[in-house]
Amino acid sequence: MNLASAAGITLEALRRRCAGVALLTAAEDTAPYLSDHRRLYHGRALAVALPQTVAQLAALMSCCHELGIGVVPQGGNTSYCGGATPDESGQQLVIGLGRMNRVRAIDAANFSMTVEAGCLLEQVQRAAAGAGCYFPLELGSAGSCQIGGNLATNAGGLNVLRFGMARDLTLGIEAVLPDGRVFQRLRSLRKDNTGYDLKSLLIGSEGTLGIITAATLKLWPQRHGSSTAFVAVADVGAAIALLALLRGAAGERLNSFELLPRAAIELACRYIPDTRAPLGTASAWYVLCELGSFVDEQLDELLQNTLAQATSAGLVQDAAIAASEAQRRAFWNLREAIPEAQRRAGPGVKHDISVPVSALPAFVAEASAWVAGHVSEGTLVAYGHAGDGNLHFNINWLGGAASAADVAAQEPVIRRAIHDLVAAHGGSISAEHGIGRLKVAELQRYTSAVELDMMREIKRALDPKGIMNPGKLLGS
Ligand code: FAD
Ligand code: 2HG
Ligand code: ZN
Repeated sequence: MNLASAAGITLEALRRRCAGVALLTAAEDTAPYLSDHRRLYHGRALAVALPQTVAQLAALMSCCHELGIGVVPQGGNTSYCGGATPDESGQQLVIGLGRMNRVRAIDAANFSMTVEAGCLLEQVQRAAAGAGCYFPLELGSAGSCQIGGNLATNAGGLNVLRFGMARDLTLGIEAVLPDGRVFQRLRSLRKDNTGYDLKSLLIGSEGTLGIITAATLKLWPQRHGSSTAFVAVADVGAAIALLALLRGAAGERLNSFELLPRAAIELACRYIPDTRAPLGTASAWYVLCELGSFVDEQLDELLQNTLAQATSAGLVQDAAIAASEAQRRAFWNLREAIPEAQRRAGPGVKHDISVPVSALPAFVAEASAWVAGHVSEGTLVAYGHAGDGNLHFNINWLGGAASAADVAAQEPVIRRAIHDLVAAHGGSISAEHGIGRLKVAELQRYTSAVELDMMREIKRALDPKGIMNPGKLLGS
């Protein structure tokens, strides 16, 4: 039997056994699901399935398990490592979660909410605000990524310093396992020491262990106020000293601490309309930091005093505190515009790395020197969540300095050098974006044999037929 008729028989079986699940097969319908948002990965698929209920998804998975069909869960398709794109075989089933998008419950007194995986992050934030609460996960992609995808990648973002990663924000998970069984652990408990923490295993598993269908999330009271500053600093060492000063003075109120090089500001201002540099002072590095509080406090005064102290200590060259919500928004828009500006500016290589915060200055110095010595046409645009020790150590080839193919040819050597330096500083080669397809070999290289064994054993135990997102994370 040829592949086309085998696929036809498989699809017929899925249609018969999974009533109610929309199955897209027409090229114009499936196209948006077959490549990633950066158009770096392209695949083919047997079909795209769009279940609407947990029961439908469970029936679908049970059928896929029986027939040995590889499945690729897909949320908002905003991730960076190709994890949501099927392979080239045309034999895998993409399962889109977008139709499972109900807010199931909000318990304001318990500061928790239960939402389905297909809710957009922005929808979750709005629903929390509507109940007088605050959900602190914040990413530039909030309007298009889904909470299921956020949990599957254990997303980080702009508020990790104060509130933690997606895993830290989660009380309970519901998921369909590879054989169609439903893992139901939507408890909204802060304390629950009953055996292995299975929800934490599913969070960050990038669709390789099961499909997350719902989550119970932690909420906070609505924030009372914030104070946001854009600060010019001489170098990374000064930024890290400023971080320590701010943590000492503001404690838990320090929500965000982003490090931005001048190159990133220039790219954003050049490629993204309505963005402009907040400070006249030209500096090599800038910090965007924000204090937030749940009670009525003089945050501007606290930030101003701390920045004055930092200026006296020679750490700060210039600073502006947002005088209005519009100005605050403008600071953040500038920051959030950087990934899109990089995309428009030309081909690039991305590294989503973390090192201990104390090691950032040395890492940046060494890695920048390597780039300067080995990547002659590339412009370093290293920015990100310095308060968490996480930088997007990206390099762009601007204004036609190299073709995408030339950059792709150089990428393995560059990546190896940067990641070896990360490892030498005790860091991680994936701080927040995950492994997907992009970093399968990197995970093997920088992870101990014992850890890899444990991961493979967990994978085999939960997915013995290897149908969950084949080829991703642990590879084949
Ligand atoms: P997808 O891209 O659809 O999928 C990601 C992975 O999760 C895939 O492996 C997929 O198979 C799996 N998956 C998706 N849904 C499910 C599910 N329900 N069950 C099981 N597996 C599933 N990321 C950060 O961490 N921090 C940032 O600051 C940040 N900023 C960004 C800014 C921009 C402008 C963009 C475009 C992206 C940014 N990202 C950031 C990356 C991305 O938005 C996150 O990784 C996000 O969590 C992915 O969610 P998604 O719904 O798009 O998932
Ligand atoms: C961010 O922090 C995202 O803006 C994207 O994680 C980073 O594009 C990148 O490299
Ligand atoms: Zn980031």
